[in-house]
Amino acid sequence: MKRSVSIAALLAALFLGTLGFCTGQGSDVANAQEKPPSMEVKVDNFSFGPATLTVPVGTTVTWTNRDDIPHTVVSTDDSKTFKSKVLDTDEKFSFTFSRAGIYPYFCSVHPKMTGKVIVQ
Ligand SMILES: [Cu+2]
Repeated sequence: MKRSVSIAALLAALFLGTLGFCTGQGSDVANAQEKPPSMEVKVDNFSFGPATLTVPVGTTVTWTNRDDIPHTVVSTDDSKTFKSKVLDTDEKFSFTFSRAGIYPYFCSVHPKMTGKVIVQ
């Protein structure tokens, strides 16, 4: 009788331990999902910095115009994925990349200004 009680206690401890392990893993995943990745690109001195940015799928990229001249951020891929308005100094434009691919872009005011976002 005494033995079967201690086996039950052991099984209960094992069960709770397993449960705790699973719960711990679950909360790690939840924490990762609470913070969507984001990256910044600075627009300054007639250039995008960094000119090439590599990000995971789902990343929101925000361009900020730090120049004292207006610029735009316009994708040059076939589907014209994103297109900002003309950004004055300190204005921002954000786009969330939900598909993998290479997204070249340029400033439509100064077409020599180019950059690209690689989403993987
Ligand atoms: Cu420009």
